[in-house]
Amino acid sequence: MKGIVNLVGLLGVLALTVWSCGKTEAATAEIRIETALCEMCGKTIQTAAAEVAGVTEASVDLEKKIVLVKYDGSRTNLATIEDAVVMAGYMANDKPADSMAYAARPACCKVEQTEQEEQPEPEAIPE
Ligand SMILES: [Cu+2]
Repeated sequence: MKGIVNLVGLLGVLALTVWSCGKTEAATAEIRIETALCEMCGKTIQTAAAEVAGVTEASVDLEKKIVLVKYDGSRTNLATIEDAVVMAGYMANDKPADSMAYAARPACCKVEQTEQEEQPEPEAIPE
């Protein structure tokens, strides 16, 4: 019983602490993730963004190739979240992916190189 009382007391203190220094600046941003290819890329980016202190929500839209982030502007900023995506091996807006992190990605998650190979073969020109 005493444990429960203590727990309630602790939660009360925590709530008060959060409330008293709870000056938050709710912010939302969309980060373009043009090099995201598959579901796994999406998960990686989502996790990387969500792990940034101050980020409250990160959701990836693979069709639009964006990650929507909600964060506390008093604790973090867009550049920091972009950097987290970059360090996960993906482009974030105009920032190129960290090359080491990119190299560590599975082959299926690297930007496809097939486009160059798909060029039509030049036809023989009749003389
Ligand atoms: Cu992938």
